[in-house]
Amino acid sequence: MPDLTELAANIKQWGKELGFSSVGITDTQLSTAESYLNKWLAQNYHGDMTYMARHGTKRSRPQELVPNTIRIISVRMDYLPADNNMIQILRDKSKGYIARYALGKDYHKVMKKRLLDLANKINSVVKEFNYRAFVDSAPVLERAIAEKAGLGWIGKNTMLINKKAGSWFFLGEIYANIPLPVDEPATPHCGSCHACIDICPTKAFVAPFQLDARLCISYLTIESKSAIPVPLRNKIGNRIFGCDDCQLICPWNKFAQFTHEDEFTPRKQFNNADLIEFFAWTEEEFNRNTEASAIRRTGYIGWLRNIAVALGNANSSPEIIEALQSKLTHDSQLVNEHTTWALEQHAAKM
Ligand code: B12
Ligand code: SF4
Repeated sequence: MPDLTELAANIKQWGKELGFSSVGITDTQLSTAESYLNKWLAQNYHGDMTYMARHGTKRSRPQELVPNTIRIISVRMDYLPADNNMIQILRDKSKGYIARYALGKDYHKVMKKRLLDLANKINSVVKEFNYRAFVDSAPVLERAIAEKAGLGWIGKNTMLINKKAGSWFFLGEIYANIPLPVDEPATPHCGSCHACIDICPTKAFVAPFQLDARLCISYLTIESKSAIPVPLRNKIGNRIFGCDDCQLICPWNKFAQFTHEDEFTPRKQFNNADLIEFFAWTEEEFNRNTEASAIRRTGYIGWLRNIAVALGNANSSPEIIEALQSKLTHDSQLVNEHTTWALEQHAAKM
């Protein structure tokens, strides 16, 4: 076994060379986070995300997921594209706003490959190295782990926030069986600020650090396969996939670092497109345009459902009415119902 302090320093250096923005190391003790997670689940804040409740204590006790894990290497990767038109798109009701994390290649694919490269490097110097790498791909409490590993603190908006980089980054981990030296946990710096709680369009924060996912636009437009509750539809505005408002408002994001990853460059078909254009995609076009993209997750029906809501919130025009009418006979009852609702919004404005 090599000198472990030197190995930890090398792991951090290799991680940076592989494109990670920072790397930290922690142990597997997550009992405080476990109690928060259990309370969150008991309140049903996870809604239909049954996978959040399915694995018992495996999510908060790493050894139950991967036996012999004693350390976790936690990484983050910035994803904010440099050429940003976020506010402009959010304000233009004829456009569809897509959360910034989903504009380029699916981060699961990009980061998993790099984590495996990092693991292989470690394996080349420690033959008895056993590991598993994750990017939101198993029951893992990613933010709690990253906080303990010193990558940032969990803010009132529940995002992991880094003093020098804000919160526009993804997380990933390697569960490891080597007794590496651990890093100091990050300290909290939200202070008395509550801008994220106030700005949330659907008032999804029931208290600081506690998100009722059933109210979050990210959940409603990505994870939920059901109808979007009617009282929330107007509040969604033109957000057709995810939401970034609680990050956009966070003062720490003035320190956000732009991504260096070409793979996160926004695809031209997602950035700045009109709602009408998105709504006209056939299923085949949707599948082609979302190849290796996180947007696939909502599915074609979810995509049309979300755009119907945004079209209902747009300023009336003959083109919008026509586009909506064209989907009234769609095979999906979910799409029909949201389209009917959208047309009713325009009828009410006349
Ligand atoms: C489920 C999930 C969601 C759900 C629920 C989100 C949530 N806040 O729980 C939905 C679909 C809404 C969602 C939305 C988004 N998500 Co998401 N999501 C996850 C997932 C799979 C699990 C999160 C989880 O464990 N939730 C359970 C709750 C209990 O945990 P928590 O939110 O971390 O809460 C902690 C604290 O709030 C604290 N806590 C709870 N109660 C209390 C009470 C007190 C008093 C205190 C002090 C603390 C405290 O303890 C909790 C545990 O540590 C993770 C990936 C993973 N495997 O971890 C990605 C992940 C968290 N998501 C991510 C992203 C990018 C997003 C979005 C920005 C996407 C978008 N633009 O639409 C939004 C942000 C919304 C938000 N403010 O969270 C990133 C976050 C990166 C970062 N910098 O933090 C992750 C880590 C994925 C990744 N690999 O990068 N997500
Ligand atoms: S992502 Fe949007 S809807 Fe969800 S909690 Fe943040 S501001 Fe609210």
